Amino acid sequence: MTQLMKQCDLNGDGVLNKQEFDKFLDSLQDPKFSPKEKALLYRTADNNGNGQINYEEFLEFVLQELELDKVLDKAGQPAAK
Ligand SMILES: [Ca+2]
Ligand SMILES: [Ca+2]
Repeated sequence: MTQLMKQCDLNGDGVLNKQEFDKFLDSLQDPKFSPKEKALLYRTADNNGNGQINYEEFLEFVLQELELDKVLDKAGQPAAK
């Protein structure tokens, strides 16, 4: 999961901004989420509302909102069992 976060954190500052989070969402499914859906998911993931997704928020979002196995498959990692 840390690996997945690092893959998504394109500029390496340890948090995901909207742009990075959008790219992550785009990698999850085809057809892609609409901009409206992505904005909603970003707000959902940003628990403390500071406009960035930190590791804890990212982890919680992935675990709660998405199917973990699917995410990990897409990231080319074996699903954590
Ligand atoms: Ca970043
Ligand atoms: Ca946040």
